[in-house]
Amino acid sequence: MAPGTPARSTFSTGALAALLAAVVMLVLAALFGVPVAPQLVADRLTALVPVGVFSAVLAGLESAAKPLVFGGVVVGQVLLGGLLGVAAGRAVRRGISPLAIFAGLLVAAWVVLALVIAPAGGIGPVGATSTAGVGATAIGDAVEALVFAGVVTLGLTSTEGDPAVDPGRRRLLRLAAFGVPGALAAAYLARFGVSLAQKSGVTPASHASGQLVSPITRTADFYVVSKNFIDPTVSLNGWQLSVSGKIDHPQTYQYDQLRARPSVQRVTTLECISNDVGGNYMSTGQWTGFALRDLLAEVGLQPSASHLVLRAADDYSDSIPLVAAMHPYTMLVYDLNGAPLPNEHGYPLRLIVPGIFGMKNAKWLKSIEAINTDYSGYWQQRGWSNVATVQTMSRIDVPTDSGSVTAGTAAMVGGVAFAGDRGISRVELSTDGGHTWGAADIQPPPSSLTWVIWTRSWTPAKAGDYTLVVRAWDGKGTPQDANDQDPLPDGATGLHRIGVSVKAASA
Ligand SMILES: Nc1nc2c(c(=O)[nH]1)N[C@H]1C(S)=C(S)[C@@H](COP(=O)(O)O)O[C@H]1N2
Ligand SMILES: [Mo]
Repeated sequence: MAPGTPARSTFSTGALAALLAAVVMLVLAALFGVPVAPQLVADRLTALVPVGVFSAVLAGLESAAKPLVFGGVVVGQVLLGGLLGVAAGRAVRRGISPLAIFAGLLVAAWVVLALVIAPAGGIGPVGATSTAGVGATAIGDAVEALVFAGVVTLGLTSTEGDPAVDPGRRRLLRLAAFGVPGALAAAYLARFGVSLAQKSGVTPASHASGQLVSPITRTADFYVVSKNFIDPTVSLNGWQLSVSGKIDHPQTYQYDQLRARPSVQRVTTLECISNDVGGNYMSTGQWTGFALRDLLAEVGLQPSASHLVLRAADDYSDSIPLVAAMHPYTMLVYDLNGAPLPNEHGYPLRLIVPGIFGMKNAKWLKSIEAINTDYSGYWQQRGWSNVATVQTMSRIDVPTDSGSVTAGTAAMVGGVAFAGDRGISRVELSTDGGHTWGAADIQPPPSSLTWVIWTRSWTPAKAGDYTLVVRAWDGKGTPQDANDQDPLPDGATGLHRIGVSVKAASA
């Protein structure tokens, strides 16, 4: 490097190296399940920031939150890389050998990844408690550190050159050598961000606007929520379910063994605890698997066991109390709607636990441990309810908010209502903002664990603006909580209301 090389160029060299390392990291994560540093940083941030602040921001951003957090953390990584580049530039100027600089950067980057970010992200030093394992984490981090240190060292030393070469030309050469991979890396990361926003992010259920939902949601339309930037891809080879803790006979089960057990099918509705009033983060599926309590009977639960900890391949964990585990309808499932679980829904095995919000329905399940205390899972550590009982909800799907109907003509109003395993006993609709109410018809639900579809015919007499409101009662006769509450921490409450304009019938 020429003695006068400005800090600007050493910074951009470090930033570029960090960008390339980020791409390498995503590739390693997709191929070998190596932990993703931005994910670990994001996990740490969400656990640190006061939940109120965090959820206020996230609620406003909805499903854009994940790609934005990812982008933010990558930008942070690039800035850090830039600073390390500046430091390395100083070392070059002080005459330290490129080899020493390379070694220093390699060690520094590895230490940051393996000994700072990994434990901060909750997977222990070098991913000791990660399902990816110490070996994969150590090697993955080493490869990433190698790319970073290599690119910085090359970048700083290659700028050294024949002083006879015209500086403009040198700049051009450097741009070609480093700008092109940098631009490719940036494009790759941007594309990753976009695909994160489109699919592997957080997706509400899709259903045709202004229509009733179908009782069972098509798999392609099913809502998806996961904490991950990159979901795990579990290969059956090497996968097993382990059952341990306060039990008499610790066991591991292969996928085929689980599929060979007598199976049951149940239709249940799943709802995310962060679903807003009127929201679409809920779907109904037909699940195939077997009762968890049958498996527990086999391994011999000890009397002291009070909770089960569920751990997954994405280092997600949660717990359920024994009463929920022993519920006859709590299942370990491997099929959704008659086909093996799609990856985003937890292939090869997940938990389905009736009456409790989605977060406790662990996907990509790897182990079950019986313990004798309570246990705070991933979302509980971030302020969400541990009991997580589904709130009674109801939603208007037809007509749409700000839709219109015609005066003097019967219009069908309808939607869904859900109260977990308590079922729905009654739904009422108001077409005057909640002053008067009329009972809706309830279609027989697919099962006692699902939403119901309700409808009511409405013939508005006069043109004008109307507010429609819906409310439901659960199977125990308890009315839906009408107080408006945000989803955090216990799930949203409040009544869904929409505005409808009634047009005069044209003559
Ligand atoms: N392993 C794992 N399981 C998980 C999650 C996760 O991030 N990792 N997210 C939970 C949340 S918050 C919800 S709402 C449901 C969503 O299930 P679905 O994507 O199949 O609809 O999965 C739950 N199980
Ligand atoms: Mo959720």
